Amino acid sequence: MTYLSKVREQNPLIHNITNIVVTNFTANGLLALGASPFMADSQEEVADVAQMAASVVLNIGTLNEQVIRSMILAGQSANVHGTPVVLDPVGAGATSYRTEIVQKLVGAISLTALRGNVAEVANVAGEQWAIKGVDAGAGDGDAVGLAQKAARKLGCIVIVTGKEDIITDGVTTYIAANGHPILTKVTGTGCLLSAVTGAFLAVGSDSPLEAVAEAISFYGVAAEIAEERTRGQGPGSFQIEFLNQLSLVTPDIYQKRSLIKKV
Ligand code: ATP
Ligand code: TZP
Ligand code: MG
Ligand code: MG
Repeated sequence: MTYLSKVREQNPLIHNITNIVVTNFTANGLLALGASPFMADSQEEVADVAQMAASVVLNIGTLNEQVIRSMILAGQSANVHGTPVVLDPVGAGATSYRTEIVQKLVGAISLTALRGNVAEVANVAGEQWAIKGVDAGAGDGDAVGLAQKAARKLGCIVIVTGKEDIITDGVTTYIAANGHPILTKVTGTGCLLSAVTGAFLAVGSDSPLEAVAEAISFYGVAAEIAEERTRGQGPGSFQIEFLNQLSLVTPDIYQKRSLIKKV
C-alpha cells in the first residue's frame, strides 16, 4: 500500500504554524490531498493542538516574536508526544534575523524533516552555498553532498527542492525528478509541499524516509498533470488544477509516472 492511500484513509490532522501568504492555499492543498489541516498559532493553544495532531509543520515565512514563541511551544509539545515535526525555513539567510531565529528553533526543537531550497538548507546547516542570480537553486555546488551533510549535522531528514528534489537522511538518498517550472510561478508551492511532507510523515512512522520520498515525488506528478491540463492558460488556472490533482492522482497514476531513484 502506498503512503498516499494511507493519508487518504487516515485523514491525519496536520497542525500548521505558517505564514500569512500561504495559509489558505496550504489548508486547501492539505484538504485536497485527504489530510485535515488545523491552522493555529496562539501561544495559549499551540501545545494542545500539537498534542492532538498527527504532525506539526512550522514555517518561518512571516515571522514575529509571538509566532516564534508559538513554534517553540508547538514543536516541544510534538517532541514530548513523539509527533513528527517539519520545518520550512523560508528565507533563512536572507536576513540576519531569520538566520538567528532558525538556529533558535533548531536548538529548541528536535526536527523530523527540514524542507527548503538549497540556499535555505545550507544556511540552516551553517554551510556555505554560492548563490548565483536570483534563483536560490542556482549554483555549481554539490547539492546532494550538501543535503547529506545537513541531514547528518541536524539529525533529521533533509529535503532540498528545486528542478530536482533531493531527499536524504544522511545515509540513504533519493532524487525525485517530477515537477514543472510553473510551480515557481505560484507562491506557496514550497510551503504547501512542506505541509504535504508532514501529512505523509503522519502516516509513515514505519519508514519515514520512504514516506517523505513518496510525498515529494507524488507532488511533482500532480504538478505535471495539472500543467498538462492547463497548458497555455497561465499560473492561475494551473494553481486551481494543481489542487484538483492533489485529490485526483491515484496511487496507480502516481506509480506509473513517478521518477524517483535511490542514488
Ligand atoms: P524557492 O523560494 O527557491 O522557490 P520554494 O520553497 O518555493 O523555494 P521550491 O524549491 O520552489 O520551493 O519547490 C517547490 C516545488 O517546486 C517542488 O515540488 C519542486 O520540485 C518544484 N520546482 C521548483 N523549481 C522547479 C523547476 N525548475 N522545475 C521543476 N520543478 C520545480
Ligand atoms: N513572502 C514571505 S513568505 C512567502 C512570501 C512570498 C511565501 C513563500 O512561499 P514559497 O512556498 O517558498 O514559494
Ligand atoms: Mg518555489
Ligand atoms: Mg519556500
